[in-house]
Amino acid sequence: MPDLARLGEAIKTGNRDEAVALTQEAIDTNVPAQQILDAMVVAMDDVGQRFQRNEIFVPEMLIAARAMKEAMARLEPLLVAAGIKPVAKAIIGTVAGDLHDIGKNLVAMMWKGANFDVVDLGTNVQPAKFVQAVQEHQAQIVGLSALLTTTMPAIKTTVDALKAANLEVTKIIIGGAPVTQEYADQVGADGYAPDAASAVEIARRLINAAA
Ligand code: B1M
Repeated sequence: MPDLARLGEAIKTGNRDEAVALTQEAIDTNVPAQQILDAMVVAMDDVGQRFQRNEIFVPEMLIAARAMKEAMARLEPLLVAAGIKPVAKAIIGTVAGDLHDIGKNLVAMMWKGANFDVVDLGTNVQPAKFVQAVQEHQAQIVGLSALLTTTMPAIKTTVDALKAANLEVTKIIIGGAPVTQEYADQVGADGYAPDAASAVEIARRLINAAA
């Protein structure tokens, strides 16, 4: 019997090879894809919570997310075949003028770890590109990241562009070192996350509230 608890541990400790091998073992012994996925998501949630409590830091979180990503690649064809859909479609990017992407990448990884289908638009993303991507992918969540005080106004411009395009069904989450809840309220974003783990909690809350 494959050990899903060990798979969870392999993800938490960022042991890529073991995570992939245990995932493959579970697949080969016909463990339902949903059960394997649940074990992975629970493990990533734990990683997020330990990050929030400052028990682990960015490097540990990155290696855990990478282990999850590789294990997920094995599982993905089965999830598709079983008709198991991602819990949400999300668009993410760093706003216009801003080239910082480490925090944004962490948020994208944590969202993937929570079984969101994530389209990453990269850095220096113009408002029109966010609007186009949200429309094209019919995303429920759009995430805007900014690391510079000089690019924070691009968050507002992007929020305004999303609202002008009547995309109210898409919930907007913003974050980045200089961003605050107060700023989120001021620009009319639906949520603010101080870190990547909170970005999962807030996205889940907004999706559930809209359902
Ligand atoms: Co830049 N930089 N940088 N930089 N850089 C800062 C941000 C700065 C604070 C350094 C400083 O002066 N002390 C400063 C900003 C000052 C300010 O605006 N108040 C600064 C500056 C000034 C600049 C340049 C202007 C420097 C210059 O050229 N004169 C320039 C701007 C370039 C541009 O963007 N147009 C610049 C360039 C760069 C590099 C390219 C060299 C590099 C970026 C590489 C890359 O990202 N690929 C870089 C780096 C690495 C930094 C520091 C050192 C580290 C940023 C980082 O990655 N942190 C940074 C100083 C610092 O923070 N110590 C600095 C780690 C990351 C995990 O944290 O991104 O905050 P963070 O993400 C967190 C949360 O904020 C949150 O979750 C993440 C994980 O918990 N979060 C979200 C982030 N996005 C989120 C989105 C969400 C939710 C949460 O929802 C969607």
